Order: sequence, then structure tokens, then C-alpha cells
Amino acid sequence: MPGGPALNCPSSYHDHVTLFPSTDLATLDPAKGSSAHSGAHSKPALWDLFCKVVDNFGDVGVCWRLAADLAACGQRVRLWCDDPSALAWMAPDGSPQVQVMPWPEHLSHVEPGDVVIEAFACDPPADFVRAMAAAPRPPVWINLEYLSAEDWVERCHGLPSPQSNGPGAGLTKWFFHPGFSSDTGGLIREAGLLEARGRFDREAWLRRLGVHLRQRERLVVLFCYANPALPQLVRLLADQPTALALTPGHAQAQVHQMALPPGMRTLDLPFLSQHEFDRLLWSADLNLVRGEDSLVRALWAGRPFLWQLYPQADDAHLVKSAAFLDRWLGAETAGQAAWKADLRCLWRAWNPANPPRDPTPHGTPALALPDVGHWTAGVESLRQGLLQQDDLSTQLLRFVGSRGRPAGSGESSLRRHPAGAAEPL
Ligand code: TRH
Repeated sequence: MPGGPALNCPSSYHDHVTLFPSTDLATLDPAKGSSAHSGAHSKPALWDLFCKVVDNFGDVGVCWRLAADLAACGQRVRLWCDDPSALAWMAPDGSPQVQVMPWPEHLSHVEPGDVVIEAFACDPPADFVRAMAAAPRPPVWINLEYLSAEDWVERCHGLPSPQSNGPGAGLTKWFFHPGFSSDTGGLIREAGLLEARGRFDREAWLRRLGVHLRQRERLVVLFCYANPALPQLVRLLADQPTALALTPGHAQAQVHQMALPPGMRTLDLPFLSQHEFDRLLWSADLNLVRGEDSLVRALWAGRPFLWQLYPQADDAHLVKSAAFLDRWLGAETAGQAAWKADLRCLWRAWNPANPPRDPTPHGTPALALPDVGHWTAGVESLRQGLLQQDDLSTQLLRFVGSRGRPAGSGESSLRRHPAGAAEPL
């Protein structure tokens, strides 16, 4: 990248955020840790958020954003994670109200907080669950599920799962599904995010990153898995001078092996913090995103985007992909607008079966970039619709409040902290 990246990535997460070694756990006081927000009348609730990193960056990425947002709402959060290494670049500054803790096999000496969230059914340690069951006022226990636009999500969101055996016998675990309709738990959307987006100075930010766009050059961000449709998409993008900003990993590896058409150049990006990654998406003319968290951030960015879902062996990603498109564009019809037909075609090519196979007996359909004006307006109308629903943290706070006030926390501590709304992002 010309001028080099202006954003530094720390080498180790441990350099930047205090990690609590397991030997220190016993020193957490009975009041369940320290808090800068403790007040005479209401003490912030303590949330234990458990995260196991299965693959890629989404597990810890989603958990960090949620933890930081709950903290911005005035809560205290312990994020228990088996591999927090990616937080070194995602969240180099940490958050004063979030303690990142190593995932321990035994947690019998730690008093559970007011709320326990296990992300993506990751199963908190048995000792900890036993302590939850034994507590005089057991915490509210939530299983935060993966994001999907499928219809069944609305039916399952908020359902109880009474535990009849195992360490949590007698407790109830609640299913909490993020999603795209008012019958779901919503999406992570920090207070003030859209306002910060509105104030954003694209040129200044790109300059700081070391990116200088040429006249009429389109900026395309590429964050993807290995994708056989990439050469085809690159050819389509050659209709206009284009700078392809490549995230580390698959995007850089694939594009560096390709011969680029004239008028196209590449910019190799370092890993950016989530804060800066958001701004990268805000800067782009087209965002090619993957997984769950970057989809949500592309939605809030409000720029045309394509979403590559994590390819699953049973092709479950194709079902999820179709559900998202139908929710966005409406059911596919023969006479639908041209931009929608183009987008569906491109989207399907961008999300091949696993392993890839010919989509039709007649071969690969011809692809076209959707009309950019309609595409942008379509994303904007999707975004406006999603802004009508409460964000994930607000819904979690309301849900936990409705399950009865947790021990040690005042009524007002289970609402989005008013200060959070005013905080500049
Ligand atoms: O990394 P992902 O592909 O994660 C996915 C999803 O979690 C998916 O649900 C899971 O099934 C699959 O892995 C195995 O994509 P995602 O969800 O967008 O997470 C990427 C995170 O990395 C997100 O929080 C944004 C962050 N990020 C940065 O902060 N800076 C960067 O420079 C980049 C490239 C990403």
C-alpha cells in the first residue's frame, strides 16, 4: 500500500489488555469484580459471556462487540474466551468495563454473575454451571445463537430450555436469536453508530490509512473465503477503474495469484481494529463481506455489498443465503426489477455449493453488476427497516429484566445507559 498503513497492529493481546490469570480468579471480590460504574442505588449487573473460538474471527468478533456494547450500556462484563489472540488487533484498546478471562476447565471458585451468556452453544465449564444452579438467585442463562434470516428463527427466539439433568439441572436456559425482524433479538448496533457514520470524513480516513484513490476510481473491499467466483467478479469490476482493498488471508492469497485486468489495482490491508474495519466498510463503494459480523457491519455501512456465507458441507449456507435474499428483496418473481435479478444471479455465483458444482444443466449464467443506484437504494431501504428494531444489547437487557431483577443490580442498571447514547464512537 502506498505510504504504508497508518494503523499499527500490536503483536500480542497481552500487551494491551489485562488478562486475569486463573490463579487470580479467587481474588475477585464477592461483589463480583470491580466497577467504575458502581453507584449508591444501583450496581451494574455482571455478565459472564462465554466464547469458544471454533474457526475464523467471527466467534470472538461478535462476542467482543457484544461485550463492549453491554459495557457501554453501563454493564460489567467478564468475557471468558479460549482463544482471545485476535483481540490483539480487533480491540487493541480493550474496554475498561470488560475483563477478558482465559477459558478455564474449572471455575468452582468463581461466583457466577447476574447473567450468563454462552455464545453459540459453547457450553460453559461444568463447575461454573453447578455454581449457577447452587446460587441463591441463579443467573439468567442465555444461549446466544448464530445469526440467520430463516423463518424458524422467529419461532425459536426466546424459547426456554429447562435443564432436567447435568450440572445445570433445575435451571432454565433461554434461546436468544439475533435476526432481521422484530420477532428476533435484533442485531448489534452501538448507540451513536449511525450518527458517527453520518459525520465520517472518508477522504481524511483513507489518507490516514495510506490510501489515495485516483479520479473516478471505485474502492472495493474484499473480505472473503476461498471463492471460485472471484476471477469472474474481478472481470466484471474491470468495467471501471477499481482499487481492490484486500484483507489479510484468503482475499490477498487468491488475488495475488490472479492476473488483474487493466484499470484494476490492489491494496494489501493489515488487520484493522473493529473500529477501523467499520470505517473501511463506510469508505467503500462496494463491500464483499463474509461470515456474520461483517455482514452486519456492511448493513450499517449502507453501501452496496455481497455476502459470502461460510460454506458448509451440507450446503446449509445456501438455505441461509436464500433466506436472507428473500427477506431483503422479496420472493423471486419472473418480472422482478432488473437490478434484483442481477443481484440474485451474482449473489448465487458468489455463494457456490460446497463442493462447487454447475448451478444449472446449462452451465454458469452470465453475470452482470446490478445497477449501482438501485443497489444502493435497496441497501438503504434494508438498513432503514432494520433500524426500526431494537438492537441486540437493548433486547438482551430487556429480556434479562423481564426474567426478574438479578441479585445485586438495580432496576436502572438493566437499561441502555443514557450516557452510551451520547458517547462519540
Ligand atoms: O471470520 P468470519 O468468517 O467468521 C465466521 C462467522 O463467525 C461464522 O458465523 C462462522 O460460522 C464462521 O466464521 C466459521 O467472519 P465475521 O463473522 O465477519 O468475523 C470477522 C471479524 O473480524 C469481525 O468481527 C470483523 C473483524 N475484522 C476486523 O476487526 N478487522 C479486520 O481487518 C478484519 C478483516 C476483520
